[in-house]
Amino acid sequence: MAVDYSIRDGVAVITLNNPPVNGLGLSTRTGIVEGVARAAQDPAITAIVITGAGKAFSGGADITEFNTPAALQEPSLDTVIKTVEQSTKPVVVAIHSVAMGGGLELALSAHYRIAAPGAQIALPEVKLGILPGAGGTQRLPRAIGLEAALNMIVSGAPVLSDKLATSGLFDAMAKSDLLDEAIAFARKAADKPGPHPLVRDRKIEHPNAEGFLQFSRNTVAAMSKNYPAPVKCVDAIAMGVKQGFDVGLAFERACFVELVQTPESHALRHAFFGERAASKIPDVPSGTAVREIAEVAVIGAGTMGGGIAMNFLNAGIPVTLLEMKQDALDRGLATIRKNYEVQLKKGKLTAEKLEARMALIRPTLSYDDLAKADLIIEAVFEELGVKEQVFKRLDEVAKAGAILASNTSTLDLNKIAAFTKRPQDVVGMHFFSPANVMKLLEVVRGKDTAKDVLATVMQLAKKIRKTAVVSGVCDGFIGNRMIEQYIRQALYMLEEGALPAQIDRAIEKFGFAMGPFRMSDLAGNDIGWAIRKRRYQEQPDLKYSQIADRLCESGRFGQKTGAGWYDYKPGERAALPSALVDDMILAYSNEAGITRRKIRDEEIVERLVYALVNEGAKILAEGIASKASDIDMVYLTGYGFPLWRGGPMFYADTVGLYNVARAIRGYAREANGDAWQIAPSLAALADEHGTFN
Ligand code: 3H9
Repeated sequence: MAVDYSIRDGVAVITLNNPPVNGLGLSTRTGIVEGVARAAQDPAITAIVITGAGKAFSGGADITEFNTPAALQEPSLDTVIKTVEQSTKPVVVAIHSVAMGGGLELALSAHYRIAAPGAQIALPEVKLGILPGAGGTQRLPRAIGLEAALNMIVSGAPVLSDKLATSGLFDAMAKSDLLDEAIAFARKAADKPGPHPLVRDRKIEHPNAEGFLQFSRNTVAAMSKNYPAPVKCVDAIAMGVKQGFDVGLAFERACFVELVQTPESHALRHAFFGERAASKIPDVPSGTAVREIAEVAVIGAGTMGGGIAMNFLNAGIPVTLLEMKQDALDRGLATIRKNYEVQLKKGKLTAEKLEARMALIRPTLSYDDLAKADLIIEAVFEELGVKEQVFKRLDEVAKAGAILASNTSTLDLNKIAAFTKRPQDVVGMHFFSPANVMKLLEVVRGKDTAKDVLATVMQLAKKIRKTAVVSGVCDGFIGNRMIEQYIRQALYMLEEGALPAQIDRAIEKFGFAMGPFRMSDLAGNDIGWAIRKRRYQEQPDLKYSQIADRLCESGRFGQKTGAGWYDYKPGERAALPSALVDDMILAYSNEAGITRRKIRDEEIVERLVYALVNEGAKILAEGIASKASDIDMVYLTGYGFPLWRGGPMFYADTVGLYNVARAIRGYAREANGDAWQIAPSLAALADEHGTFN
């Protein structure tokens, strides 16, 4: 049983004990109902306290149970809640650390609530594509007021218990020992005549509830186009306001049942577990001892190095910043300060914090100053010869046990590690630009990288709030290796008949934050050009449309040169379709003897997304990624893949691998078909009706 029952001073103490977060799975629910019944039958018991063991009161319903028979098995959470509400002996819920989702809903059904300071209180269901399904949309507005409750439910964001101290949610805040105080509170409550108060009986007071709800609905609908849950949250609250508690509750339940089946909810739950799964490396045990990282050094104060440094400064970790020349160092420091000043202006940072962060930087021009660093990350020019110089020098100056990391996005980490006499300490930390903003961190595991180095970097990533995904060594690692196939398809479609704006529009409609051509213009078309030039040398058989080379030959590198696939007005970022580029594309097709055809948007989306999926399947089969959800996390957090579609591999599972494979085989028979060699693992999974995830 995932619940403990004990008696103290005539009070029954029901302790949820279902690690890690006291999820309200079947055995926890059963334990609560049995505990309340046992207390009811025992004449020596005057009151009940429900509390949680370990690191949470409760993280809510057990998400792993959703869409399984256990989720539907009685006692349901609804039954638990009714049992608590109907108890004639007063029930006090004692909250510490976390009360979320069903956990908070359980608390709201009790007669009284007492909270420890610092607890995170939330109804985060909306982040999983559902709505609170055990009365949250009805009871929270009655507890803390309509507006505050609507904000919490629609955002799903946690609020500290301290901030809710006078909101009407809690009857008391614990001063020292939560359980002692809850028991004392319960004993006093038992002395009062019943019935004891219930949140459901409270009234919702608001001067203009109807107007507020209509306004909220419009705003929420506009802000959550691809997500059905937020509007349903507003509708369920509105139903309770207009038609009363019981009608609202029934409506909420119906919405929950509907939402939990939606592809969006499946995708969001996949992302929730995918993020946590990414931090686990199959052959690195969770208890692996980590190295202490108290000081970091970053080599290179350019855009990348500066952005990387900011991550550590934000986490309070001192950073030694190395540059070769004073003016480059000064420029780097000025950029970091400027970035912080933007946050200051937006009210996201105080002046004191800004200065405190700047004070953590130790600028230097000398490698000797890196001797004390526990972790050194290089962000120098992407050229093996340059990396060789840096790593040989690091091998001389870094202390024993220091982790030596490269921010390379394409080079062979094993070669880089071999420049040192300590390849076990070398790892890739591939940040994405802007490095202080982007969530993704690809952690590249070399053939000799030590397990404790990996464990340390994964733990550190959490501290600097990155989603870290481990990649093996290959050209481009997980993310860029896949995007190359996507770009290849985009370029082929240009010569076959599409134009940049059509391709971008189609994939942006699918949900990508930015299409391939707007993205290239932003990143700089010269970057891809340099990679292709290298490819032409290293893999002369790899066929590529030369259309992008022609663009680069004309100096159109993107936003930074005021022209790329699109035209740009000086100082503006809006991408304007370019007649000149369109003519260039038509001329290219003509010269290549290609009869241009109309390409449907559906084909554009399929070819771009399936190119990712096919390469993803190869990456998985080669063990470069250890699980499909890792690939999804890379694309969700680093490449603007729509979250509500769950990532490329999850999306492919939703479409059905049989259909994906059939489409790929079809494209393989058409123009530029040799770019489509179906991944054998994808073909095999399609045959056996399997899935990646
Ligand atoms: C709900 O309640 C529906 C109801 O309204 C209606 C029902 C009818 N279930 O995040 P962490 C696991 S929906 C199952 O690393 P932290 C998690 O997977 C629910 N498992 O820890 C991980 O497992 P592993 C609404 C859960 O300390 C481990 O716990 N509630 C659940 O950084 C540690 O997680 C939510 O949406 C769960 N509910 O943060 C809350 N929660 O070790 C979602 C966590 O195997 N949870 N796990 O990888 C969170 O926000 C955070 O996990 C929490 C702890 C703040 C609780």
